[in-house]
Amino acid sequence: MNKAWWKEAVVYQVYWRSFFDSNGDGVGDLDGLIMKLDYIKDLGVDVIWLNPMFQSPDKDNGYDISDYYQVMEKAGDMKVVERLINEVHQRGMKLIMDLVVNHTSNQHPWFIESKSSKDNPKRDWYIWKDGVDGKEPNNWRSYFHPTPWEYDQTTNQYYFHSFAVEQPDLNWKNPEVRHEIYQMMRFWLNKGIDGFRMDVINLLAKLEGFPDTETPYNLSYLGNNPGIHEYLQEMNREVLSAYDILTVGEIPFVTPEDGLLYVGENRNELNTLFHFEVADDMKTWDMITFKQIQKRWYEGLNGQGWNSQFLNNHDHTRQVTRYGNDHIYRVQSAKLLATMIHTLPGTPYIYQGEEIGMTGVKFNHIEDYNDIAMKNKYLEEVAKGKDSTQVLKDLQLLSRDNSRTPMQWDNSENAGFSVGKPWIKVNPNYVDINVEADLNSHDSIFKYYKKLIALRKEHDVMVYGDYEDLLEHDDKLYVYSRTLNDITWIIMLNHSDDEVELRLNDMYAQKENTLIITNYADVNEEESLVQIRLRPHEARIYQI
Ligand code: TEU
Repeated sequence: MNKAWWKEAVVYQVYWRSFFDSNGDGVGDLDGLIMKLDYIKDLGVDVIWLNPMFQSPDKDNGYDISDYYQVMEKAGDMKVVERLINEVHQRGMKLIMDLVVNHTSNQHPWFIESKSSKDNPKRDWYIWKDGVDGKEPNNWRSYFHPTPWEYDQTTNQYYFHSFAVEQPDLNWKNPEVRHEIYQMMRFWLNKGIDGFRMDVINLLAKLEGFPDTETPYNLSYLGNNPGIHEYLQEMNREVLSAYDILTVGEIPFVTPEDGLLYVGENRNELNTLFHFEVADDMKTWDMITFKQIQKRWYEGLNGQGWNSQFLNNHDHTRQVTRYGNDHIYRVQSAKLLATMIHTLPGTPYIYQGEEIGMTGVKFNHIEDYNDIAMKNKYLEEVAKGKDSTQVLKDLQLLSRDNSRTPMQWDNSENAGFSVGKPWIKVNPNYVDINVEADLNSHDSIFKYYKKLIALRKEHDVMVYGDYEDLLEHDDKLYVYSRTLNDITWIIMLNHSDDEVELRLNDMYAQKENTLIITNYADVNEEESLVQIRLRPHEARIYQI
């Protein structure tokens, strides 16, 4: 396996509007991020991924961009971005930004022109179609609406939007569009950023002819269509190949076989990807499914392409709430999940607040939610006549706002996030769960992350080791090995609320086993590895 800095790196995701507010307007900002860079640096991470901070009407929290060359006022301005890049680099870290080029805002001048008339030179920069029998051109759905087609009176045609009405999809077939985007990418790379997280990058190519589908609810027809690899190879040739950067594609609906087409080392497309098999197939924790997903992806990419590991981000409920135990065993569970993500094959991602075990929220009123996906879904279901209290309840667990509440810094008002009124409510548990409390605790989650990240720097086996699942059929214990040359690590995770006995075969009984890290304080280091009792949510790594 070829070595690369981005394989060895740990990435920390900053959702800046909820990170730290420097000017008291209730919204986090880039100056606030700069003020907290030493905190991030202390964790030991290598790369920061910054969610979109470009000019935007902010209908989808920055994923609807109206000017790729300007900075959203809420976030700061170009000078602050330049300072941010510089301050990150001074601390020996790198910065990657979101690249959102499947769609723009409907307020982008390109779309305003495109919409103005059928013969406008930019008409073809977006996707316009005639209706069929006075209705939408086909029966597809969009992520956020019952249809991806929005009727526009000016020209009596519909435009296509994979997400919100305010996010029209660009027409990547048009070479002028591609040229403009590549130029914009060079602009940011030349400013000194170190790569891109590419928003729904596999959606760029649309299915030829937009045919009706028999399964409108399965949105997979939106992605991985013919033409996508030509676009990405062109992007690589025109832009990416000239820089030593990290590119990570957000790629829903992808199998390992198709994944290799995006990240295969001989493909000249992207470095790595996020797939969504865990998020899409596991509403809550499901050990057997998780093991199968890990195995398939390991075997599919092994030696040929690189994966990423994450369990949450700004779209997905905080991991300790969704996949762990956020009440009795919150601390152990948060550390167990971290142990797992940092020892599975691929580059690990940490989503802000995860390192202190922040949890999801349940707001009692729909008005307290901000997420456009959740609000639209709520309205859609209520319009069908469903009981609104029940609809709210059903949507709570997966609401994207679960992970968007402000970072909990201390137990002062608004969790120390802002002196103003936060744009979204703070999780009331900030009084107990916050950075200050965690750092002062004998059982600090932050310090455990720090140790894990430091281990990755010292031990190549964590990055490049072969992976083997030693207990494929157990639904509580996850036990696997990573092996590099003559070094083998055994990772033991008891992902359950019970004490469970683990029996491994005799080859693990040697005396020289070294305990590398554990999330329980009182482990008997002399214990034989052949027969171990693992306590609830206990995690251990041994070198044998
Ligand atoms: O998210 C796209 C998206 O919704 C999926 O990747 C989803 O997470 C996956 O299919 C699993 O179900 C990106 C951004 O992260 C999100 O915040 C934006 O709203 C969206 O694109 C539109 O730009």
